[in-house]
Amino acid sequence: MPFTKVPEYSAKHPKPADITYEYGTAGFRTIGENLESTVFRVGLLAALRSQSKQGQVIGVMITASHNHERDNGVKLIDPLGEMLQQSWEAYCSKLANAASDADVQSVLEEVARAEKIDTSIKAKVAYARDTRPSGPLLQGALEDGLEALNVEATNYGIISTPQLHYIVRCLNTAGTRAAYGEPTETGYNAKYGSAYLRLVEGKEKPTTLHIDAANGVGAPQVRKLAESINSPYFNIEVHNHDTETLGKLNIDCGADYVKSNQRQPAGVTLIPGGRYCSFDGDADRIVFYYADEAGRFHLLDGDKIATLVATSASVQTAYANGSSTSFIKDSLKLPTVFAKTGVKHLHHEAEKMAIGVYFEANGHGTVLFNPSAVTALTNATPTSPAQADAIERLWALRDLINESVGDAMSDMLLVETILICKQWTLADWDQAYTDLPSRLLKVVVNDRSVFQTTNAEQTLTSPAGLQDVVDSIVAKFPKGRSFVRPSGTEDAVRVYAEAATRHDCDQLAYTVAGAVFDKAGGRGERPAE
Ligand code: G16
Repeated sequence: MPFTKVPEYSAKHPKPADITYEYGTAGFRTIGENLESTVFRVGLLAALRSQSKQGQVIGVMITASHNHERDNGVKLIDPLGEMLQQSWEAYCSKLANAASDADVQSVLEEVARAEKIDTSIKAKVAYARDTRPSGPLLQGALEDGLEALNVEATNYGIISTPQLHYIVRCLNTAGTRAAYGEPTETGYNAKYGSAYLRLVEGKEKPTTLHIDAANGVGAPQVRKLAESINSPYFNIEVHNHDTETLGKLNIDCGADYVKSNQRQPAGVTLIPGGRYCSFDGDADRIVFYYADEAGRFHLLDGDKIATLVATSASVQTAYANGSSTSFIKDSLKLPTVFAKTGVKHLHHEAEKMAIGVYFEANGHGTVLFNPSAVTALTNATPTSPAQADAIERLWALRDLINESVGDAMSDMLLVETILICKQWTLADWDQAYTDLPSRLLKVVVNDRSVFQTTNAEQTLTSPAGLQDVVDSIVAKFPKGRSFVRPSGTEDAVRVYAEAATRHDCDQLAYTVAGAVFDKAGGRGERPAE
C-alpha cells in the first residue's frame, strides 16, 4: 500500500490539538512554530497532486510573504506555475486537520480514491522557502512528507515566491512549444533581463531606482538580477536588505507597510525627483512612490500599475480605488471586472481575456496573454517595418512578464520599460488620475469566521445586520465607499474606506471599524483615529 509509511512519519510532526487550519487567501498562514504538522502534510498532498497530474512537477513554497516574521505559511503551486486548483483546497484543510496519524493516512486514501489517482506514478515536487527563521524547521517537515511518499524532490533554496512559480512552469513546459525558460535562478535572470534590454536599449537611460527590499529575499535576488542585466539601463540601489538580523523582515518597511501607512519605509530618505519602490517579504508585490517638490509623499500602487499597463482589459478587487476604476472605464474605455481578494481569483478572471491585466491595489499582479492572443501574434504577418517592430516588441513584452504569478521583479522591469518608452517620471505617471483618499484598517475580533461576504467581498451577509449599519454610515459621506471582509492571511478583519476628502475618509474608516468592533466581538484596543 502506498501510504503505509505515513503514520510513522506523521508521528514525528504531531498536530497541535487545539488549532484548526484553513487553506486561505494564499495557502496556510499562521505562527511559524504551529505549522510543522501542516507543512509535513502539504508535502504528502503535493505528491498526490503531482500524481493526479500524471507526474508533472508541483511546487511547494514556504513563506508568509507580507506577514510578520514570526508567521510562516505554505502553499502549493500547480504545473503551469498557477495557484493550486481551488477544488483541492478543501483536501488541504481536511488533511491539515486530521486528528491522528492514522487519520492522515485515511484522508490520503480518500483523496486518492476521489480523484482516481494512480499512486504508482512517480511524484515530482520542487520546493523553496523565504528567509524566515522558522523556515529550516518547516523545510525539514516538508522533506519528511516528501520522503514518506518517495517523491522525486528538488530543493531550490531561498528564492522569491514568483521565482519558484517560474521554475515550476519551466520544468513542466520544457521541450514543448510552450517552453517557458531555464528552470534556474540564472535562467530567470537571463530571461527577464534580456527581454528588458530588448525593449529599452537605444532609449534614454533612466536614473537610479531605489528599491526597499523589506529585509527579505528580494534583496539578494534583485542584486543578482542587476548583475545579470549589467547595464546602465538598470541602475539600482537596494535599501532594507538585512536578511540576517532577526526581527527586521517587513518591519516598518516593504510594500504592505508603504501601502497601508501611505508613507516611505524606514531607512529610505525621499529626495524630490528620486524614484523609489518597495517589494514585500517574498518579492511578489511592488508599489512605487516619490516625493514632490514640497516633500509630500505620493504612492503609485497596484491600481496605478494596472492603469499604466492596461492595454486590453483589467481585473481589480474591491480595494481598487474608485478613481482608478473610472479611469479605466471612462478614459481608457476598457472593460474592468471585479474579483474576490486573492491573486488566485483575479488570475482566473484575467485568463478569460485576450490580454488580461490584473493588479490588486496592494501591488500584486501581472499580465496574461491567453492562447488566442499568442496565436494571433504568431500568425501576424507584418506589412511594414513599423509593424514588424511592434510585433517584436509584443513578443519581448510577453517575455518580460512572469505570467505564472504577480512578481515584484518582473513587474518592476515592466513599469521601468513603460516609463522609459514614454519618457515619464513617476510624477508624470501619477498625473493620469487622482486617487480618492483611502484607508485600510485591521480589527481584531473573537471569531473572524462569523464574517461572511458576497458581491466580490463588498457586502457582508453575516453577522446579521452589520451590513445595514455599514451602509448607513457610508451614506453620510460624499463619494463614500466602505466594505468589511475577513483576512485570509491574518487573524483579523479588514475595513476599507474611501471618500472625497482625507478627513471624511478617515472618519468613515474609523466609524465603520468601531461599529465592527462593538457589534462583532472586538478584542484589544477599539480602533480610533
Ligand atoms: C496574499 C495574497 C494576496 C492578498 C493578500 C492579503 O498576499 O497573495 O492576493 O491580497 O494576501 O490577503 P487577505 O486580505 O485575505 O489577508 P501576500 O503578499 O501575503 O502573499
